[in-house]
Amino acid sequence: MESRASIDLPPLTSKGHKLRHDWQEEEISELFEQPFNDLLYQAQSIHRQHFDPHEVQISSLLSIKTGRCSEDCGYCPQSAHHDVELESEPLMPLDEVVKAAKAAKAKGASRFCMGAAWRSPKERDLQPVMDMVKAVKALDMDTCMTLGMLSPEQSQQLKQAGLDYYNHNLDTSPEYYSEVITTRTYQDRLDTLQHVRDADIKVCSGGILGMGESRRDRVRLLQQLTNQEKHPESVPINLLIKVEGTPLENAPELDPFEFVRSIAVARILMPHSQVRLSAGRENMSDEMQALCFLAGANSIFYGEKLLTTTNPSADADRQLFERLGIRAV
Ligand code: SAM
Ligand code: DTB
Ligand code: SF4
Repeated sequence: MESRASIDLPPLTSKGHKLRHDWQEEEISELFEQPFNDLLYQAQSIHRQHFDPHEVQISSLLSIKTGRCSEDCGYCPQSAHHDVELESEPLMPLDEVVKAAKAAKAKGASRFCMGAAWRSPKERDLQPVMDMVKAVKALDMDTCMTLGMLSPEQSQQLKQAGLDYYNHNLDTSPEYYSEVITTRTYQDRLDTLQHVRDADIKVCSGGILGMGESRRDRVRLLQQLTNQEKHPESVPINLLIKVEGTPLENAPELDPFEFVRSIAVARILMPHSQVRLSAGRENMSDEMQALCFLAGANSIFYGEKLLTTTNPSADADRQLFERLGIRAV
């Protein structure tokens, strides 16, 4: 790795400068290969052109339907294909969802994300989830759902209910994908993202790192995300939570600096997007999380639980934010 005495300032991407959707693999690899400090400097400079560097958006998650999923995603504790100790739960009644959303709001969350362990919602599921969107919106919170694959019609229905964001991750590179999931294709995922876009719902799409993928796979994942016709408004970057009983329970450890580099590259490629430091924070030191914020992460999942696994306590996060001079928004 060559070190440079002085580095070029990053190109301006704010008004008057076009956002790029034509990144080549080699260009993204070159971003990754820079000396760490140059990469972080570049990412933080771009971050400051578009965001208040002291603000981090916080979202809370709720699993509205848990476990017994027909898909075989190798990382996921909710897949019926894996032997994981997990209580499955049918679709949650509306009043429980509202109660959870109120509690999240009282703790300061601005966005409420509801996730279901489905390949895709069935016809009978649509009305109850639309009612959930309406009820959470009535609390004056941003709504997000992640329900698996959506048809164009389902996307339109959710839009009509008032859904703000739809989360659907690409998860990894097109090349590594079939090592992790066999029950649906990469193209299925891209199609759902297109249906969500066409329905004018904001797109939340990212991936998982630390699944044994190579640097090239991380480059290719980020390339897929940034070269969509519009950048996803929200880009969750998860660090694999290795759940016992899943095929990836023994995945090799990812170098924490490689994770931070990936956040920085995501920030450079998608300057206006919220980059979310998502699952896996319990296995990160405070220092690593601080580096992720320096690299341009500006959103987290907040609250003790993700979908089925644990997350740092709200207290621990409040303390971390205080130590770093970060405001939750
Ligand atoms: N069933 C829907 C789907 O897959 O689209 C929505 C829920 S699914 C659990 C949402 C996302 O959670 C997955 O796409 C994956 O990125 C993430 N995820 C699941 N298990 C994870 C794990 N063990 N570690 C990190 N991220 C995980
Ligand atoms: C995302 O990218 N990460 C969240 C959210 N979108 C839905 C889910 C993380 C799940 C971690 C494993 C679990 O708790 O089951
Ligand atoms: Fe099912 Fe989603 Fe888990 Fe895959 S990630 S097994 S689709 S809940």
